Amino acid sequence: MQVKNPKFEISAVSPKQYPKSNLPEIVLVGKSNVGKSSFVNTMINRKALARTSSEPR
Ligand SMILES: Nc1nc2c(ncn2[C@@H]2O[C@H](COP(=O)(O)OP(=O)(O)OP(=O)(O)O)[C@@H](O)[C@H]2O)c(=O)[nH]1
Ligand SMILES: [Mg+2]
Repeated sequence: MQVKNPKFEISAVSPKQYPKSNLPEIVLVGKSNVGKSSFVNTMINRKALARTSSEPR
C-alpha cells in the first residue's frame, strides 16, 4: 500500500463535524489499548501521526 502525505483531519465527536469528502472510508474498531493507533501508524509508515499510549496493558 502506498500512502502519500497523510494528515490528521479531526477527532470528531458529533456528526456535524464529519469531514465532507467523497473518499472511501475505513472503520477500525477495537478495545482500548489493543494497538489501533499503532496499526494506523504502521500502515501509513509514520511513527506518531496517530498518538499511541506508552505502555501496552
Ligand atoms: N506487544 C505488542 N504491543 C503492541 C502492539 N501494537 C501496539 N502495541 C503497544 O500497545 C500499546 C497501545 O497501543 P495503541 O496503538 O496506543 O492502542 P489503541 O488501540 O490505539 O489504544 P486507545 O487509543 O487507547 O484505544 C502501545 O504501548 C503500543 O506500543 C503489538 O503488536 N504487540
Ligand atoms: Mg489510539
